[in-house]
Amino acid sequence: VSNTFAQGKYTPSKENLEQRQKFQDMKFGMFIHWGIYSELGDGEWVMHNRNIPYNNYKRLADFFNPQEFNAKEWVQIAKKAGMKYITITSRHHDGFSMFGTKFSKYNIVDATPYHKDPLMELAKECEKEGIELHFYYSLLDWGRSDYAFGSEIVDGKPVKGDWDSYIKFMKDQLTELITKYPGVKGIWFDGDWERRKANWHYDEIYGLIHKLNPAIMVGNNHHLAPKDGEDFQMFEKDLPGQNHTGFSADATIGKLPLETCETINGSWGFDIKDNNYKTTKQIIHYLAGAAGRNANFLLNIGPMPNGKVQSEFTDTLAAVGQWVNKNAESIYGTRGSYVSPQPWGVITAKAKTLYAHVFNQPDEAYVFIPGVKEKVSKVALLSNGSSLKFKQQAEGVFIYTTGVAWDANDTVFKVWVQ
Ligand code: JFZ
Repeated sequence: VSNTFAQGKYTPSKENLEQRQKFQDMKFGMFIHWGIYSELGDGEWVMHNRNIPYNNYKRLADFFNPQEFNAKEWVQIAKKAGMKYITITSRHHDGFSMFGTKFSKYNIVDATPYHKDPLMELAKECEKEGIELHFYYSLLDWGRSDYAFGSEIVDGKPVKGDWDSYIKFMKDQLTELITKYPGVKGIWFDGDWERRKANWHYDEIYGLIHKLNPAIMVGNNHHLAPKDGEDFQMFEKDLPGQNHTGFSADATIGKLPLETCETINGSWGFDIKDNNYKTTKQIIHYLAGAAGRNANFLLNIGPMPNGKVQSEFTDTLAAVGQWVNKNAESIYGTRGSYVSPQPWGVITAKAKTLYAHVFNQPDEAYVFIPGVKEKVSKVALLSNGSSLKFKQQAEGVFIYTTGVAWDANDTVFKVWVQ
């Protein structure tokens, strides 16, 4: 295999380092899982879970015709929620390309009656509206013969299939995604975990991406510590440092920008029987909880096969947006504070400011922030700017909260430090 793009130890470019800051400033993104699987309303793993043979599954393309898809609507839903970027599935494990590609006929433009490229529409609309676009891209492919799903791996390659051909295919498609679609700022890989022993040629793939556009943020949902060439570290269904899912057992938190993703109900792809909707409050706690742990929050929705987003999602997102708008300065542009998460909530930080996010009204008439090192000059309720009494001791700061207009979702106290 030619190794023209191999870089050895990756040194991020100036553009990339700037992009990392911008990425961290954005804090809140919309994850979108949408594909021909959406038609069956049983999640994006339906082909695998229901043992549908690839050749039968492929028929879903014959009648995938999302006439109601409107990029403007999606971007407005995201904006209204306070989201600053969108990460959308360009190709999931079923191998179906949701974009126009020269390198596989199994794509939305050539294989469906829709004949249009929704990702191009979305890219253009995002650019117009100042929303950043990232592409999810599956490494794992259940259908392609060169990938040979299920094959044994020997010497870093599947015994069956044609690994070199598959790696080349991915490079070709990634080149399309990065060069044809305006404003793409991130590639979100997934599926590494299906073939732990394979040589994925990340040096070449990541090198190619950074060569085509040095700013692009590369991330990979491999649930391991970051690998050379990656620009951010992601956590699936867990905040950094938590491990409820078991996915993050050996994912130590590295030095890269962090992102954590979670579903708005219980599913990634549209699931018609999933009513397990998270509340506005839960989502706000996830967003603030991520920010307090120095991470972005990427909240997933699975649009319906017609291209619409169900009202249960849009209603919650709009309500989340109302809180985010009011409390914007405690989220955007912040970093996690050196004061670690507290039983009552988290602390986000800017240069001369701490923001204490208090998730539930305490029984006591105060909130205590331990370990504040700088001298505090002022404390106010963020929502209306009214000053609050406080007392600073060596152990920390007491904020006196009698009479405070508590926010049922998350009450933010702004703390000025010197
Ligand atoms: C992966 C995908 O399989 C899933 O469909 C979705 O796209 C999500 C965001 O990412 O989820 C995973 C990843 C890893 C494991 C299971 C599900 N794993 O290691 O068992």
